[in-house]
Amino acid sequence: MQLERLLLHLKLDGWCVVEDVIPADQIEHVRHSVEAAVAAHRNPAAPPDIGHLPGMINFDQSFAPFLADENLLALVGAMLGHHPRISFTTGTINYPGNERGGWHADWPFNQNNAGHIPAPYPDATVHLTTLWMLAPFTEENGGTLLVPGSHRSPNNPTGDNGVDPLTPYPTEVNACGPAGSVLVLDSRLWHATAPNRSHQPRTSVVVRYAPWWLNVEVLRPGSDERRRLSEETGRKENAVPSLPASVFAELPAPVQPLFRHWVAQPE
Ligand SMILES: O=C(O)CCC(=O)C(=O)O
Repeated sequence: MQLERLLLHLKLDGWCVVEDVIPADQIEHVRHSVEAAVAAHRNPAAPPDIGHLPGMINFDQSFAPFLADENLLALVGAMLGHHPRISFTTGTINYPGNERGGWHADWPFNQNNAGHIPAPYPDATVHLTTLWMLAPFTEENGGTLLVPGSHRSPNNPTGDNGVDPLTPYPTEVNACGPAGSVLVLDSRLWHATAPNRSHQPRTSVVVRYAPWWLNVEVLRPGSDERRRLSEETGRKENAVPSLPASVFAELPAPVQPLFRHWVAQPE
C-alpha cells in the first residue's frame, strides 16, 4: 500500500519522498563521514558554497548498506524494471548562503550535456535521481526546488523551452523531509538548488539509478563513448570514475549488483 501511494505520487507528480531509509541511529555517522570525504576530495570547480564530490562511493562507503533498501529498490524496480544500476553517487553539500541554482532536468535529459536525449524526448521514465537527506530538508535550508508534473513535458529549461532557468516558477515547491529520507525524482523533473538560509550545511548524497539497457558509458572517463561525444566535440559532460575492484569487493552483497557494471578493469 505504501509502495502504491509512493508510485502514484512519483508517476503523477514526478517526485516522492521515501522516509526512514537510513535508521535514525546511523544518520549522524553517515553525515559526518560524507562531510569529511567531501571536505577532503571536493571538486575544486564547484561553486565555493556547494560541496560537490562525484564518485562518492569510491571515497566513502558509509551509506552503501542502505542503497539496497527494500522499499527503495521496490520503487526503483517498479519504474525501471529488473536489474537496475546505479549511474552516479555524488556528495552534495549546500553550505549556508549558497545561491539559488538554475532550473534543469538531470542527465540524460539536460540538453547542455554531451550525452543527452534530444528534446522533444518521449514521455517515458528512463532514469531516476534520488537525494539522500543526511540533514532534514526544509524550506529554510533549501529543500530541493521542484516543479511538480514538469516531468511530462518533452523539454526543460536547459533546452531553450521558453522558461528562464533563473526565474522562480509560479508552481514551484521545496521538497522537504526528515533526515534519513530519500527524495526520488523522475530525472526529467525540472528542479533547482535552493538557497540555504539556515546556519547548518544541507548535506546529501545524490544517487541516480538507470535501467540495465541505458548506455551510461559517456560518463566513464577513458571510454570511447566519452571520447566521441565529449572530448572530440568539446561538449561538457559529467564524469563518474570507475569503482576500484577493492572497493567493490567490500560492498554488501545485495549492493554489488547495482555497481558491477562500473568496476574498473585491470590495466
Ligand atoms: O542539491 C539540490 O537540492 C539539487 C541538486 C541538483 O539539482 C542535482 O544534483 O541535479
